Amino acid sequence: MDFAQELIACLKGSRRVGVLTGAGISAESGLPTFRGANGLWDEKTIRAFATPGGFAKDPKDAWEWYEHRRGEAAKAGPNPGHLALARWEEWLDRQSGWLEILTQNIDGLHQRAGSKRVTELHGSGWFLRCTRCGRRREERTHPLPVRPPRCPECGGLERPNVVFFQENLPEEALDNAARVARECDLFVTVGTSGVVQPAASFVLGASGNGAATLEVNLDPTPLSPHVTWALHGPSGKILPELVALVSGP
Ligand code: BV8
Ligand code: ZN
Repeated sequence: MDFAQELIACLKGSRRVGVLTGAGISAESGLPTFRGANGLWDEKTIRAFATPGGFAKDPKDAWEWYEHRRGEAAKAGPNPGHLALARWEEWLDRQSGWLEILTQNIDGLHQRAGSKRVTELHGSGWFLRCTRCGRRREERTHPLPVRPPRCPECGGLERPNVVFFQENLPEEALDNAARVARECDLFVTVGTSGVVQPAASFVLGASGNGAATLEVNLDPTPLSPHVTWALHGPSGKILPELVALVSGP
């Protein structure tokens, strides 16, 4: 069998699928990615907004950046890439299999596309957490009426319930990711530059456990040499084509 036939046979035969997604899967929904051309991240941004020290130093400024991103995400909708993963999950459920998404994104677009099994490795832009009492609350209003937001319980400063650099990922998220990497028979990475740890390591964990691995990304990444197949192009085009091969158009 050639490359394409082997990939198609693997896609059709897989019943336990893990998917790691990054900012690239939401690019075709109009949300900017972090690295690359008009990337969101530059060193200043990371240090200023997405680290505990940066946030503590200037919570107002950090909130302006997160509010801008929440606003963009509120206007965005799931694209054909998100919808294809939701369809694949439904089809696998009917085959008594499963598909679980481990997303680095905080935009909530997988859930809006209908995906049920989603682990938000880096938290969610739609939840706030009090820096004083730790209370978490869902907050989808945009723009926030009070910025920076204050805890309704204790009046403490609230932060986005996301994982900043130098912060550990939530225990439950790490446990889910380890289980998916251990139990899947196919692990797909979509729209991630594969530079942020520990998220990028799950695909190597999966292949270490004998799973086949597939990268769907616009450009080659440090993960490309380590996966079984690497398809380079827009996920909004590639994923619907792959899922149509598996579950029919
Ligand atoms: C941790 C917050 C233990 C939410 C994010 C030195 C000091 C301290 C730490 C470290 C260090 N060295 C390494 C580390 C660990 C660090 C890390 O990985 N750093 C990297 C940058 C070197 N990791 C951490 O700190 C993690 N915690 O390790 O804890 C610890 C404890 C104490 C001290 C040290 C360690 C926490 C990581 C989480 C950070 N928070 N986000 C938010 O604001 O969003 S990470 C941020 O990057 C986002 O979550 C984002 O999703 C993530 C990864 O980026 P990508 O999603 O991959 O996006 P990117 O733009 O990079 O790539 C997009 C890709 O899509 C591109 O390849 C592009 O080609 C492609 N694409 C574009 N369009 C399309 C497309 N593909 C398909 N179709 C398209 N249309
Ligand atoms: Zn509080």
